[in-house]
Amino acid sequence: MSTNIVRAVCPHDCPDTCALLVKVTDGVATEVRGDPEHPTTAGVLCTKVARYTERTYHKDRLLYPQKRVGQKGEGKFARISWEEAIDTIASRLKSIAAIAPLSVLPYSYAGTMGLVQGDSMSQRFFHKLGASFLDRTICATAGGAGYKYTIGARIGADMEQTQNAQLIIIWGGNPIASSLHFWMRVQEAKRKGAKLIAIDPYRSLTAEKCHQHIALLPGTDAALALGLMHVLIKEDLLDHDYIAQYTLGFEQLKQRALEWPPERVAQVCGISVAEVVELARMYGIAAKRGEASMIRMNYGVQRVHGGGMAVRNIACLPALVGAWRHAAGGAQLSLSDSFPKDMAALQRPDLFPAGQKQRTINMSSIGNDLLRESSDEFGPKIAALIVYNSNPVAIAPESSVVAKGFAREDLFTVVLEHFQTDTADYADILLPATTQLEHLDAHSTYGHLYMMANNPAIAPIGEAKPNTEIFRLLAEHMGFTEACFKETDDQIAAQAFKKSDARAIHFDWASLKKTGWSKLKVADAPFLKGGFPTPSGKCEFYSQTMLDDGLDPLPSYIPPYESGASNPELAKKYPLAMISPPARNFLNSSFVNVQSLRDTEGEPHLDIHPVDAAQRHIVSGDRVRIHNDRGSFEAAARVTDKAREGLVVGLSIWWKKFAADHKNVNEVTSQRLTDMGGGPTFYDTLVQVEKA
Ligand SMILES: Nc1nc2c(c(=O)[nH]1)N[C@H]1C(S)=C(S)[C@@H](COP(=O)(O)OP(=O)(O)OC[C@H]3O[C@@H](n4cnc5c(=O)[nH]c(N)nc54)[C@H](O)[C@@H]3O)O[C@H]1N2
Ligand SMILES: Nc1nc2c(c(=O)[nH]1)N[C@H]1C(S)=C(S)[C@@H](COP(=O)(O)OP(=O)(O)OC[C@H]3O[C@@H](n4cnc5c(=O)[nH]c(N)nc54)[C@H](O)[C@@H]3O)O[C@H]1N2
Ligand code: SF4
Ligand SMILES: [Mo]
Repeated sequence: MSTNIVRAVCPHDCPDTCALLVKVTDGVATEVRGDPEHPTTAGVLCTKVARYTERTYHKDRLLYPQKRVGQKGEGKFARISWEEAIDTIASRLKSIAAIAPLSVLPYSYAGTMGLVQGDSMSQRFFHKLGASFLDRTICATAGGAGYKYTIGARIGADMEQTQNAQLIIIWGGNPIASSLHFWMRVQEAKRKGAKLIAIDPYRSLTAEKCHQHIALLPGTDAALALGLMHVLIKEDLLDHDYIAQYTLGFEQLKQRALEWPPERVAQVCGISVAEVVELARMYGIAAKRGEASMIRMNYGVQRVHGGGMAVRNIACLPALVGAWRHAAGGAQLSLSDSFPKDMAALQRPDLFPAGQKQRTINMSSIGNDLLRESSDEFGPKIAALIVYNSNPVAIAPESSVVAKGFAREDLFTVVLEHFQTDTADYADILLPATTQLEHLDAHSTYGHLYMMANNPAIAPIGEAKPNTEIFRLLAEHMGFTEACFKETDDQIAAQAFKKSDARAIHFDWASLKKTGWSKLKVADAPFLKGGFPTPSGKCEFYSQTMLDDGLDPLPSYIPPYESGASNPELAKKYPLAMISPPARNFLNSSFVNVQSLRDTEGEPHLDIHPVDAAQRHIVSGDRVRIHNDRGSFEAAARVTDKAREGLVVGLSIWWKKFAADHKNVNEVTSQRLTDMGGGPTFYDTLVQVEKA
């Protein structure tokens, strides 16, 4: 019997990007543990990945290529050989591309966050083909845009400093479920006396454990931030030296903030005046006392019409009180721009045919775009769709339209997957992909500052192949002869980070594979020495770039598309605001098919406040129908004051095929986009609820 330990990395779309130790006995992975030596992982894994072998060796893993034999969406397939699969795909793509290369669309997201399996060979392939580009907006682009206008890049407080903060504001996030390792450090800060505040319409697992919970109406965070600015300015709880040295546009900001007295804010946000004033005082006074305050901004604030502006407004707060002076202070949204990734080497945009027209399709409105005919404005109708690392039929908004698009008889669809997901059911050709335990990868992260290496621990299950290998084979069959299409995964991974960049000067792929992780060389308090990476080098309260982009150059409030205040007519029909944040035991739609995790979640639920439930004669356990003009789905009601009055919460993202009605929450969400960054507005949704 031979046993060895392989260094790996959790590939999932989670800021923690844990370092894994995989125990392999006679070629079989028997245990996946968190690396105790890796500082942020600290030997701990979440419930999902602690069971990783259950997912890897799942009886439903796709083991060989298949072709569709039933109706689209029916999910009936027959086994074929790899040769037939690759031949079929290459010949279809050749004939489609001969007419209009832009009618080919790749659709992918962060099923794996690996730089190699995520997007290297695949992007090279689609660039060479001259296919449409995909704007990858489904998660973080709204907030990313708002943060960048203000701070300059997605850089912020190092999560390894969290335990040293004295005030931690968790704004639109539920880290107990979605960023466990950050939460572990928050707990340590709490033991040392830190005060924790959650800002969230829902009493999430995290909000429940904070000292204070401010339950504002969804989509009103930008107004709350303006109210905090108002009080900080009125009560002079400011760091004037910091403002003078490090910020741009304070006088204009002041005029704007003065339009937002706490009374106005309280009304917009559906909270008390005291909540606004006391939070501002707590924040300002902490800074005056020399304490570090950290705002962990998350994704909850971004999934509404004004999501980008909300992040921008919140990002202004640390500069007003000088919180960035502390290594444990300031804010964190995402740290992804901390990494000097060499995307040009990985993805080779230079391969795109010179002089050919380009087109970008927004993944958040894929439903509408799949149903669009050719036109001068749109370009050619989408004729081929290659899906990998994503499950759009379950996760994209306005699902019935997405499904209608996928059901088009004249659409050629290829899906690369581990499992037969809701999306896989629509494939013409379904290909088995390897999991993280079976392939090699290099990783950056968005929640900490380590470059990471994933070594394959076991041989591929069945006939599964890595994404890279599938696109390598396709490239060969298409007759693409560039040397980059022959590169091995190892050669690709070695190009992941720019060695010429001071932050990664020590990067050496061969050693990283041995050690598993290596921290970037970056300053502790990110903007204290070099200023901010904005055009002015300052934190921009006033942004000329925003003005140039047609936006309000100052922090402002953009109301939700769908709310009682912004659309009273719609609210008469559909009076309840619905949000659908992640369930703890799922990762987006991944893991829903892992029995033990699904059993823990039970069935799709809808949390509804006792007052709203009573009006509808609903009691806990009732099956309810949630609906609006876009569609409907069913869930089991849980009557609870965790949801504030007027709000319903459906923890997500269920596979449709595991729900009794074969539908999920995205039946009712809309394809409308955010104010900036082209993001989705999942949490900007009015519904009505009734007994099913
Ligand atoms: N277990 C688990 N972990 C995950 C994921 C998962 O699916 N499951 N998904 C991963 C991914 S892709 C992402 S993007 C991150 C997301 O990570 P987080 O941003 O932490 O997201 P959530 O856990 O959805 O927490 C969002 C919180 O925002 C609240 N919220 C909703 N609308 C609003 C609003 O308008 N204002 C405010 N202030 N709060 C609001 C919700 O009630 C919810 O509690 O998590 C990652 N980690
Ligand atoms: N209603 C509602 N909808 C939402 C959200 C919400 O909060 N509410 N959250 C949104 C957010 S934040 C996000 S990020 C998106 C996430 O949406 P997606 O990125 O689509 O995430 P998953 O649903 O986890 O699907 C990833 C798929 O990739 C597959 N996969 C993993 N690794 C590999 C690999 O190496 N190769 C191949 N070929 N496949 C692989 C997995 O098996 C899985 O089926 O969903 C969004 N949708
Ligand atoms: S999902 Fe997140 S917390 Fe869980 S193992 Fe992966 S990186 Fe760690
Ligand atoms: Mo996400």
